[in-house]
Amino acid sequence: MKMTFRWYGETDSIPLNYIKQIQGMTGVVTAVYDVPVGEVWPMEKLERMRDLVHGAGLEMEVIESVPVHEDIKLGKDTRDKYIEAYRQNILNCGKPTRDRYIEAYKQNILNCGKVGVKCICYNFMPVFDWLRTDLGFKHPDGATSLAYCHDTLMSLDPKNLHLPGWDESYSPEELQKLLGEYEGMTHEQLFDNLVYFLNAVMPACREADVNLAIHPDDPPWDMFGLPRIICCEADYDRLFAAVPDKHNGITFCTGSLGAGRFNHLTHLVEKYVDRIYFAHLRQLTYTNETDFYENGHMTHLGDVDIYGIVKALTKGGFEGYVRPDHGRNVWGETGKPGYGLFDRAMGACYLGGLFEAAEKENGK
Ligand code: DNO
Repeated sequence: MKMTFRWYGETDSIPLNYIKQIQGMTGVVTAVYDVPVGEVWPMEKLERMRDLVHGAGLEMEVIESVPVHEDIKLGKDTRDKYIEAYRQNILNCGKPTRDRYIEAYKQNILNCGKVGVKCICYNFMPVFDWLRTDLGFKHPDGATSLAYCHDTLMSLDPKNLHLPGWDESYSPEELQKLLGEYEGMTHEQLFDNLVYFLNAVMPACREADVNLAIHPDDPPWDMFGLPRIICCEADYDRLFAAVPDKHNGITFCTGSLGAGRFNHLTHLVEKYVDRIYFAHLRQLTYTNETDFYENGHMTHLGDVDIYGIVKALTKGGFEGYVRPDHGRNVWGETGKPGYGLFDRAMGACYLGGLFEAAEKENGK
């Protein structure tokens, strides 16, 4: 297991050296944030980021995320162009190919193709990524966290959505157009488009030795009539039956899957541990059948059996990356809700302790 920490690049208020000071931290999980979805990330940007991260004594082996263009999810004619850019991003992030070495040598480019990414996280949710209705849910001790209320969300107009935490990358007109394009799309069609995408990018994953790790839908049910297809055990069964390549894997997000009361998380770990390349470990406390607030990472603070999940991962021989997901905001810290320094650092230490104990119990 390698403990990592999400870092939002040079504009993140948390400096890399603070991340390095967290006990047991091996690397950051990051992305290029200023290139539009569907384009190739310039090599210089990737290399600059890698140099900064390595300069701080950390690794950069996980990218979260290379986002998937909506035309790919929609299965439009234009998708192949965006898939080609995605393939190129995989190759640029991963191991260098012989051709790229030769090209770099000819052009006298140093460091070309040594970015060294091993895992790329992505999701296949139409239009909206994760959804929350409150970024400042107040705990009795003064901490705040993210929360979700289904009725509140459903009372909003998806065409004019201004959700806390959601980056407003679409104008209301664009959103309306996009939602229109999805009208009538079935789960099967969306799934076929995922399979088409995966089959097209798997060769690049093999060549670059990069694992793709799909993030589950958050929360794991359809939203505003839009299909969601990575929500539960049956969805994973179908995914791996369709694309058995080992580079097709999972980001196991306990918060996203755990919001679905129908998911048995330790069972999912036991079943898919060979496919789990990245784990987002986060705690939820349920308030009714659909709603929840996020909490500190410790097992007794919520309804997700973090201890059981760590034990199952360890027993299954998990050797992937872990990051403490969404913490609370504590000690007066302001900043990106869910992504402050303090509580995620405490979470990393708690999780590191659980892994240490579980690994020792397993004779490691
Ligand atoms: C939220 C994150 C998600 C995740 C993407 C992966 O905090 O877990 O935004 O990064 O869904 O593509």
